[in-house]
Amino acid sequence: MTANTVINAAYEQVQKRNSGELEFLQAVKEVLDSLGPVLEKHPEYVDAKIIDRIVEPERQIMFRVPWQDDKGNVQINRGFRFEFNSALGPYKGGLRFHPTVTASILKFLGFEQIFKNALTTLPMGGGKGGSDFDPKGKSDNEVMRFCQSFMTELCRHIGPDTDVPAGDIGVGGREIGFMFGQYKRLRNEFTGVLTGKALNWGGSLIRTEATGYGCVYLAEEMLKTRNESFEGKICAVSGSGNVAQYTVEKLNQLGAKAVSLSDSSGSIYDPDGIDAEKLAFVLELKNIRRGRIKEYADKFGVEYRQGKRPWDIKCDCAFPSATQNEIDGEDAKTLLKNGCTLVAEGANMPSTPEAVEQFLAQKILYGPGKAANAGGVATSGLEMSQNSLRLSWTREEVDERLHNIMIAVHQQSYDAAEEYGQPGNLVMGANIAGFTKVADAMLDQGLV
Ligand code: NDP
Ligand code: 2IT
Repeated sequence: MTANTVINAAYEQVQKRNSGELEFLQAVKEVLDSLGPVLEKHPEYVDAKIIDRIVEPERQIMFRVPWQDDKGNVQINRGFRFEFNSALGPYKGGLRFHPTVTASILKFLGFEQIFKNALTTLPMGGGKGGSDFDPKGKSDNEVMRFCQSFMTELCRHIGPDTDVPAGDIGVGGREIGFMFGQYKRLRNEFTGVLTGKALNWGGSLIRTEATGYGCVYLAEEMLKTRNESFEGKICAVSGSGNVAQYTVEKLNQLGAKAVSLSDSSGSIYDPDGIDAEKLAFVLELKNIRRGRIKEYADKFGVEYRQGKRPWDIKCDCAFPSATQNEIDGEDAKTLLKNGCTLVAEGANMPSTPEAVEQFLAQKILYGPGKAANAGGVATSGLEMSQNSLRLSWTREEVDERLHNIMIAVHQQSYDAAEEYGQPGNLVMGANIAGFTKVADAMLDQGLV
């Protein structure tokens, strides 16, 4: 059988088994499309059915999450954890709380997490979980009751050497705190079972900043391959949550100018740049008051674009940092037409296949999420190391490790792309470099 026959047969089976799960199918197709040359070179992967095994989660957990709102009404949400692959280490990946969460969304995220985590060079398997619970508009007490109920079931499936969840959309320091407290109470263990913890009870410095900083570090490596730097570059950023906030901070530090932010209601365009003072306002607005990005436009007298994403804003670089499929084929065309030459994905799978195709065809610098946003989970890995050592490293030490990891993520992806005859194609490079590490470990560990 040729490599392509193997891949097509595997993909057909995935379609059959996961019918209608569009995001999961999209993520699987993108990875499988990169692997033809790898299977040609490694018939042992074909013989051991690595492809058929890697697309099937090792374990899928779905559960009911009952909780009571402030009025005393009973609410029911659905909880999930997809434990995808443990060849390289304990399952590792975030929890997403958002009304759009479905099995398909979490499976796409869990699947991508396998390869992303492999690229970090740290010993972590891949997983993802979450709930269709919407923290927006809920009181702190409601969020706490939900988190406690969610963890009451999840706690029997996770552990510091088994599965270590963290944050994602809708799960930040507040939610991690409530879940950690409930885990500790139920299990009677103070242990590194979650990452993204607060600094005074086991968290790591720089974890909060890590995804945004890491994305900019990776983009800096991409620019270096063309002898360019961030100095004076105009950058469009989407989202206004954790990843977007620290992307803007690092861009400012490196001399670039970030001119946009967004949320699910619309975007702001600030041609003068989101400087440190304005960013401090965003952090307070989003992390404490939990308000809408429109308030930025009101406060600083800039344009608010109701219901619009930032991709029609003229920019040199784009940093999608909100959610999946937020850059479609039309958006990509507009970005390219306006002279955008770099896209680095802070979010997971923010570009549709039609958008990716255009970025690759135009040979712009394109850093796919698996590589570009690996800094978050990498620093979670560093938090796990510190928890095991019962020590805390300094801000400088963690930042330097993060920076070096992002350099390594870029190098591995760049080298793999070159080795397999697609120089500069970091989609293929990241998929191949991540996949081969996991595949080799799976071979070593036998048929499991
Ligand atoms: P946050 O919850 O902190 O922020 C999410 C931001 O994206 C908000 O501005 C939110 O707007 C916007 N957003 C969410 N869903 C949608 C949607 N369906 N349509 C439009 N806008 C939306 O999450 P993070 O910053 O942590 O995550 C952002 C992205 O980065 C996600 O793709 C996540 O998977 C990815 N990521 C996160 C990592 C981390 O460490 N946190 C690590 C690696 C990747 P609103 O408030 O209106 O919902
Ligand atoms: O998508 C991701 O990599 C994350 N949300 C971070 C996962 C983690 O375990 O830190």
